[in-house]
Amino acid sequence: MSETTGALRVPTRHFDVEAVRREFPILGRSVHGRPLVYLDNGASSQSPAAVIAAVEDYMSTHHANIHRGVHTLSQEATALYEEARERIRRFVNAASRSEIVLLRGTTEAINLIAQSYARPMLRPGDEVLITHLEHHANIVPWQMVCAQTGATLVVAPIDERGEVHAEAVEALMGPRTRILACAHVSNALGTVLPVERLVASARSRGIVTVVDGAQAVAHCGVDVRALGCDFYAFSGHKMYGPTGIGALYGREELLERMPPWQGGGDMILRVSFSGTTYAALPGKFEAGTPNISGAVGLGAAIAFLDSMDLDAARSHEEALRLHAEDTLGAIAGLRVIGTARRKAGLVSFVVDGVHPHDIGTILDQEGVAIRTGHHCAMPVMDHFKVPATARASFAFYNTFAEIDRLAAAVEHARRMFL
Ligand code: 7TS
Repeated sequence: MSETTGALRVPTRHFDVEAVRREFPILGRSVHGRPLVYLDNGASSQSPAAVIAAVEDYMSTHHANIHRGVHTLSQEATALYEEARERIRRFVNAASRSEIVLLRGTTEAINLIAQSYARPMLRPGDEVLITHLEHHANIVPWQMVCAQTGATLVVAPIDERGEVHAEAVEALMGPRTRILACAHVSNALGTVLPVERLVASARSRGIVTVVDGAQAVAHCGVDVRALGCDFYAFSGHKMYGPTGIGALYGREELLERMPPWQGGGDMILRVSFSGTTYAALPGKFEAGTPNISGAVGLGAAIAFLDSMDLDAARSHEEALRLHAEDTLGAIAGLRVIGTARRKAGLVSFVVDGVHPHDIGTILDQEGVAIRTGHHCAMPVMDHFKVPATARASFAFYNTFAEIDRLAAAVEHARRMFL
C-alpha cells in the first residue's frame, strides 16, 4: 500500500509504490547528499531496469542495421524494431502497424504533419486552429507552414483557470478551418483538454485533427480509434522509455495520401535517375537508419506499462497531485498557476518574492528536481502574466513523503527570501 499522509480525497487503490520504485534504479541515488526526489517527469520520466536491460541486451547481442541485411543480426534487430512498433500500436489501439511511424518524438511528428500533410494542402486564407496553451512544438511548426502557404493561425482562448472550453474552440471552427491541432494535456498547466468533444466537433465539420499527446500518453490511457483523431503524436522519454524515439499515429488513409517528408535509404522501393517509387507505409516516412536501440527501449517501456495496473497507477498520480495542491497551497504567498477542473499529475506555481529559478536551485540543493521556466509555452506565461513558473510533475513512482519534502523545500526557499 502507498502512504496515506495528508488530506487525500482520492483513495490509492492498493498501489504498491515501494515495489514500483525498486524497478527504477535511478530513484536510489542521492543528489547533494539527499535522497533524490524526482519531480520533473513532465520533461522526461525515468526508465525502469527492464528498459535499461532491453537496450543493453540489444546493444550487446543483436545490434545491426535493420530492413536490409540477410544476416542473422540484421534480422534479429529488424524483428525487435518491428516488435516495438507492434507494442506501440497495441498500446494506443491503432488499427494497423502501417499507422505507426517511428521518429524522434512529438516535435518531429508535428513537423512531419505540418510539412507533409499541411503544406501541400493549405491554400492562402485557410486556417489552422490551435489553442492558447500549446507547447511551442504545437505552435511553431504551424506558424512555419502558415508562412509557407499563406494560411492563417487561429488561436482559441483559455480562461483564468487555464481551461479550454469546447464551445470557444467550436466557435472558431469556420468554413476555412482545415486543421485543429491541440494538446491532450497541457505541460505548463496540467489542464486535460476536452479532446473527445473537440475531435468529434472537428470531424463533423471535415476538419483534420492533430492531438499532441506528449503529456497524456503515459498517464491517460489513449485509444486513438475511440478518440477518432487523424493524428496523435507522442514521445518515448515521457513514457519511461529512452530519448530520441517517439511515434506518430496517423490514419492510414491520410498517411497514404501524404508525400514523404525526407528522402533517403529505407523509404524507397526502387530508385533510378528517371524516378523513385516509395516504400509502403510506414517505411515511406522513415528515411535513413532510425533509432533502433531507442525503439527497443520504448517497446520495453510499453511492456513494463502493460504489466502494471495502470488504473491504480493513475489514481495514485491523481492522489499525489491533490496532495501537492493541498500542501503547496498552504504555503504563504504561493499561487498555483492552472486550476482546471480536469488536471493531470502536475502542479505549476509561483511564490511571491522568489523567482522560480531560485526555487529550482534551492530545491536542487535539497535533492528535489523540478522544472522552472516557461516550459516551452511562452503564451501561457503571458496569459497568466508571469515570466516563469516552478513545476512539479509526477509519475506513479513518486510518494506522498516526496511531496512533503517538496513542500518543505519550497517553504525553506520562501523563508530565505523574506
Ligand atoms: N508537446 C508537449 C505537450 C510537451 O510537453 C512536449 C515536451 C512536447 C510537445 C515536445 O516533446 P519532445 O519530446 O519532442 O521534446 N515538454 C517538455 C516539458 O514540459 N519539459 O521539457 C519538455
